[in-house]
Amino acid sequence: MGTALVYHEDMTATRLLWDDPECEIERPERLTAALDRLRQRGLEQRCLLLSAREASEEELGLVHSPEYVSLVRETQVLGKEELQALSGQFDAICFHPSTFHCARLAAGAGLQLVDAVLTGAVQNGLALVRPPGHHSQRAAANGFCVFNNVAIAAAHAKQKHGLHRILVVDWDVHHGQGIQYLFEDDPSILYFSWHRYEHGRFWPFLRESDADAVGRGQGLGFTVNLPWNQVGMGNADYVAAFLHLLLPLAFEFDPELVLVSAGFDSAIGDPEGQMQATPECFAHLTQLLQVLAGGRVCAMLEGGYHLESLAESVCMTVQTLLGDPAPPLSGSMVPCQSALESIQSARAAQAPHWKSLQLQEERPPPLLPGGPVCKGAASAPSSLLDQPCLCPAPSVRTAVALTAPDITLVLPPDVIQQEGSALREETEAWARPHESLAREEALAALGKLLYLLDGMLDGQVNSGIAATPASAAAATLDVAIRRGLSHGAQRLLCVALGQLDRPPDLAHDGRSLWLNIRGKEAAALSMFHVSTPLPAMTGGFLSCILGLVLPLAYSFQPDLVLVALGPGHGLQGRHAALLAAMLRGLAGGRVLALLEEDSTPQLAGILARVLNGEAPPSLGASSVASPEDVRALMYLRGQLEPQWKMLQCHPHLVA
Ligand code: Q9C
Ligand code: ZN
Repeated sequence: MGTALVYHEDMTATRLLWDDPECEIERPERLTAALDRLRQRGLEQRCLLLSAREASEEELGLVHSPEYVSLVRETQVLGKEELQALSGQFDAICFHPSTFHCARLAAGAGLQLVDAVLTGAVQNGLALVRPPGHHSQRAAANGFCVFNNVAIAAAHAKQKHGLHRILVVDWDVHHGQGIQYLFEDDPSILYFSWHRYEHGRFWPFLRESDADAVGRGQGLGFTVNLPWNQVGMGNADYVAAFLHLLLPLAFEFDPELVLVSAGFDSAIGDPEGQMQATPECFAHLTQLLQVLAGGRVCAMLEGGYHLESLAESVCMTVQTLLGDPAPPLSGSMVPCQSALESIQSARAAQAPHWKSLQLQEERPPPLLPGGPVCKGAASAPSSLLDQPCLCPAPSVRTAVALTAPDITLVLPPDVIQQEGSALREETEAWARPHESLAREEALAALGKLLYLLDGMLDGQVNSGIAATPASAAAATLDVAIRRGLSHGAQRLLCVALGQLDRPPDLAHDGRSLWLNIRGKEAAALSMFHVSTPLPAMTGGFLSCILGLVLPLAYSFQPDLVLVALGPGHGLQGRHAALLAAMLRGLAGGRVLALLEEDSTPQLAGILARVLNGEAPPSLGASSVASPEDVRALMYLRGQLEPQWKMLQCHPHLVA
C-alpha cells in the first residue's frame, strides 16, 4: 500500500493582481517549491501521482451554500477592479479570474485523496493544493481560503463512504475557524487545532479560538483548541501537545480516518507563525498520527509561506507517509512554560468530555523551580534549516534475525531475513560472563543478534528483530546493551517487558536509560532506572505509552532503542505493535526488538511490519485506565518530571 500525491499544475494560476501586502505571501511558488524539492529528494517518484480533478458544485454544496458557490463561480468573468471590490468584502482574500477553477481543483484533490485511501488504493497521501481551505466558511471566503477542502473531504467521507468518526488535525499556525464552525455540533468529527493566539491579539482575533471553545450540543468535546499565547514554540512544545492532549483524545475517539490540515506556517522561519519547530518535527507529528485509524492519513496543504521551510517540511511529511523513519529532533526537548500553560488549560477544558483526561486532572502541579520561559521569535532560521535533514538512508530498512528461519512468517518483500552471524570467537567472548549463554542455541542466537546490531550501528540496517531462547533473554539483552554502548551508541534506551532485571554491572553514567514494564509497583531507582507495572487494560497501556514511555524517550533522545519482550511479558500483539510503532520515532527509527524464540510467528511478523513502517492495527474503542494504573503513572511522573521535562503537562508554580 503506497502513498498518493495529488496535484495539478493549474493550481499555480491564481495570483495577486494588485498591491496587497496581506495577500502577497500566498504565492504560486509555494506549490512549485514544494514539488521541486520532492522531486530533488526522489520522493515524488516513490508516490502514486494523481492528477487533481475539480470538485463538482454538488460536492462543494456539502459544506457551502449554493449562493456562495454561485458568487465564486461568477468571479471568473469579472475584471480586475470588480475582483478587487468583491475581495474587499472578505477578510484577507484576493480573487483572480482563475480562483474558481483552482479552488475546485483544491477541493477535488482532497476528495480524490480520500477516495484513494478509503478504497484501499493507497494507505495515505498528501494533496498539494492552493488556495488553502481551513478558514473558509459556509458562505464566506476568508484568510486566502475559498472552499474548505478538508471540511468537504470530511463530509464526503461520511456521506459517500459511511464513516462515523473522522479526526481532523489542523497543525497550521492559524485557527481553522471555518472547520470549527462547520462541525461544532457534530460528534462524528473531532477537530483539533493549535494556533498562534497571543491571548486573542493575533489574527483572526476570535474569542472562539480559545481553549474553552469545546463544541456545542451533541458536539461538546469534539472541538479541541490549543491556543499558543507566545511565539517561538518549538519541537518540544509540539510533541508535548500531541502526547499530552491530542493523542489521548484521539485514541479514545478511535477514528476511522485522519485528515490533516497541513499548514507549514507553524514551522521555523515562517513570517506569519514566528514559531521555531524544525521541518523534522513534521515527520514526528506525521508518524504519531500514523498509529491511528490503521494508518489512513490524508494530509492537505493549508498555509506555509517561507518557501525553504515549507519545501523541507513537505518533504518530511511525505517521507514519513512513505514509511521512512523520522530523523531525530534537534535541540533540547524541554517545553516552555507558556506552552505548558496552554496544554494544561486545554486539558482542563476537555476533561469533562474525555475519560482519558479525567483521573489525571485531579492532581495539583508540583512545586518546582520554573522551566524556561518562552524562546521568543525565531531569530536565525537559516542556520537551523542549513543542517542536513536527511541522514543517509540505510540500504535495509528492517532485518529479521531468527534462529530457525520461520517459513510461516509473512513479511513484506523489503524486509530481509538475515542469514549472517558474528564470528564464533567474538560471540563467545561476549557471551563468556553469562552461564545461560553457554548452550549452543543461545550462542547461535547471540551471534545473529550481534551481526544485526552491528549492521544497525554501521548504518546499513535501520531496525531489526532478533530472537533468543527464553532462558537466555536477560543475558542476551545485557550483551546487546554493552555492545551497543561500546560500538557507537551515545545514549541507549532499553524498554524491557516482563522479567528482565537491569544488568547489575551496567554503568550508571547516564548513557543508558532502563525502563522496565512489569512488576508490582512503580519505582524510580534513579532517573535512568525506572520500573512500572504492566497496565491491565488498553486504556492504562495507552496512558503508560503516551504519559511515561514516550515523554521519557523524547527527553532522553537516544540514538539506539532496544525493546525486549522477556519472560512473562504479558503483552498482547496489538499492544506490542503500538509500542514498537511509537518507539520508532526515536533514534531515527534505530530500534532493535528482542523476542523469545517461542513467540508466535504472528508476533514476529507484526513487529517486523511495524518497524518497517506499516501502521499498527487499531486498538478499537479503548477501556479506561484503572485507578491503580493512573496512580502508578502519577507517582512516576511526580518523581521524574524534574529531570525529564517532556513528562510535564502542567506549568510549574514558581514559588
Ligand atoms: N499578520 C492560511 O495560512 N493575515 N491563511 C493575517 C497577520 C491572514 C492565513 C495577518 C492570514 C491568513 C491558510
Ligand atoms: Zn495558516
